[in-house]
Amino acid sequence: MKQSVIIGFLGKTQDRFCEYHTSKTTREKLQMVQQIKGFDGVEMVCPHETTTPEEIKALMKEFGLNWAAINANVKKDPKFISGSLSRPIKEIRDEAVAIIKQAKDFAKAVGAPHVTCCPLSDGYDMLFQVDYKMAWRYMIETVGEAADYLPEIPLFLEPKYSEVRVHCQLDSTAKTLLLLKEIGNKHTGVTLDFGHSIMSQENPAQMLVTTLESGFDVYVHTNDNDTKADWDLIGGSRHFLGYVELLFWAKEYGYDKYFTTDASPRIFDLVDFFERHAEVSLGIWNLVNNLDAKKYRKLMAEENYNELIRLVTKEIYRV
Ligand SMILES: [Mn+2]
Repeated sequence: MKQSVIIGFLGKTQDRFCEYHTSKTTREKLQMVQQIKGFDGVEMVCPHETTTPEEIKALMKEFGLNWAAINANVKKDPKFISGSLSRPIKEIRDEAVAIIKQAKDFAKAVGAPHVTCCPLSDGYDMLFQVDYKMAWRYMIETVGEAADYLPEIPLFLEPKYSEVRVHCQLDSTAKTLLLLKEIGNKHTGVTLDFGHSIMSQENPAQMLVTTLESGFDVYVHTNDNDTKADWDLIGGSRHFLGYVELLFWAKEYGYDKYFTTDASPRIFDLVDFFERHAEVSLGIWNLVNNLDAKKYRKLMAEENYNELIRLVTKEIYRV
């Protein structure tokens, strides 16, 4: 199991009320990844954490780290706070597409496998705010253009039900799949964030399977929450069996990308928090690898629900 981290969470984070931890340079964040037992991969935000490809490549080499993904941020800049890829203003949409293209150029230059983008500011807060017809058409157009550029660096889109908009444009894995089907570019995929998926009342394992069976790729972000908000907790801390099931099916499909931690330490010590996340994730991965998947799938085919729950109790919960 390859585990990585979105390095933004190693610096200062904030919510509406508090600030947590302290600001760090990209170098300091990478140095910290090296100290966390269980991580050797990095997801880095472009353009906010990147400098020149040469500089970043040298840092990655210095700390012996590998690339999970480059994250194209199309929400942070003040001009994007009310949306980017689906906005009615063409110049804003063009600038958002340019950032994704820039992230793809950067990924290619440093040897990162793909770009992921979570367009959180696209959507609406009140009803009668957005022209749904035009917003959807713009989304197809802008994501389509970004996907077409440098196809050797695939583009992954990350859905989320809400935050920062009350209702995000890509509010579920299903909506994202629909967008990718409309665009019809095979060099695309879904960034399946465990916490986002359960916030959308989905089952992450089922959405991993559905996306792959629809012919699109999947990249996994790991964390947990209470399904009401995106709390970015340690994996398995609230939805243990759902995490086990996601890793079960990821293994069935031969998932070989990084499992990237999209979790926020907040009140926890930074290194301890990520080590506990890495530890439970690896523990579940090892557990899943010791399960007889053929036996489970045979029982599913036979609709033997009683034996399945008995196995879950005995082999997964171990009680
Ligand atoms: Mn995520």
